[in-house]
Amino acid sequence: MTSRSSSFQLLFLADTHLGFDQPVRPRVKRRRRGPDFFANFRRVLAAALEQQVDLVLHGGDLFFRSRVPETIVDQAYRELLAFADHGIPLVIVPGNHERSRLPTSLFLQHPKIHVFDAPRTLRFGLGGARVALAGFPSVRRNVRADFRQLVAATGWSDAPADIRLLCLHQTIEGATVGPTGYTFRTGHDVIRQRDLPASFHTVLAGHIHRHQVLSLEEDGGCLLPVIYPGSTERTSFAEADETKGYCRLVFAPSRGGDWSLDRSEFVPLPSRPMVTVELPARLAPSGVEAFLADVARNAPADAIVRFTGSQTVSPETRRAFGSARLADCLPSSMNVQLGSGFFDGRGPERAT
Ligand SMILES: [Mn+2]
Repeated sequence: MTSRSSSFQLLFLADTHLGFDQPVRPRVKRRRRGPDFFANFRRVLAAALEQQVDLVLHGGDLFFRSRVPETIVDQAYRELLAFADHGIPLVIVPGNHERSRLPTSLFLQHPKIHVFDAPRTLRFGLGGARVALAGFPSVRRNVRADFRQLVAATGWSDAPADIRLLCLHQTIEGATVGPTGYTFRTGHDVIRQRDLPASFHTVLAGHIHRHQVLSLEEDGGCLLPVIYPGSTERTSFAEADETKGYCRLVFAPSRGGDWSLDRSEFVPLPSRPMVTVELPARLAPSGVEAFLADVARNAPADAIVRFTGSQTVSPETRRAFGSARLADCLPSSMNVQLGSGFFDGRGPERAT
């Protein structure tokens, strides 16, 4: 049996996309999804404190885009700072939505907060192990060609370590996304599996929003798991059927003293149902209220509703979906997403 003193426990989350659907001065008053995103972010940090894990890793896309309103940045950093004050190290990989760098803030000077702002290796003594986390900020061009060089530039091999983790915000060959399970294979932004160095115990990656574990078998039979915790909330309807959450990893030493990944579990987080409703082609403007009343009756009260088929209904009918009409006919606990293509009939509606 492994005692608490000789195990290394890590919580791994990614793609929190804070600031999503959270306008500072909304033009239309309706329920926003922004608070859901913050709530799940808080749930992970609360779990880390409750379980007294040794380290928390955020795999990137802390924020939903590179230019985030100051109030959102402040709110996020306040939460991170309050967490870091408890003494648990927090490591962040800047993601592509941050344009590979996080908004500058004094908060990030906290001694327990570490950001991979350049290729580097962070070393910790935690849980009785020498832990080395190597990583670099999200690379948006030609990561496939430059990957080996980027890993070398982290300096991971400069010092001995019991546990080596490679921390990325990238697409790795074999990762799958979307309702049809599209699998990434080739492309200048896809890292080849055979380029992943077997000297690491695990690759911990953000960027792919579906939770998945890729088991990579090297020629010699070595297994190097790649873990994507996935996003902590659904950022688009392509993720409608995905369970969201984060990962908890426990590393432990063998009798011989070699450390390995002992357990890894996916911990689900709550997320509201996403419902797609197709507009009947013959829907008349006068029928929109009854149609919406039907949606209000049949969809879960807290659903995020998307209407498809807007291209086939008349412009008059589309215009009958004004925000006042939606607010009148649907419970305020629901969200409705009308993409930019809705009113001009370009459809299909996009969520992000
Ligand atoms: Mn993302």
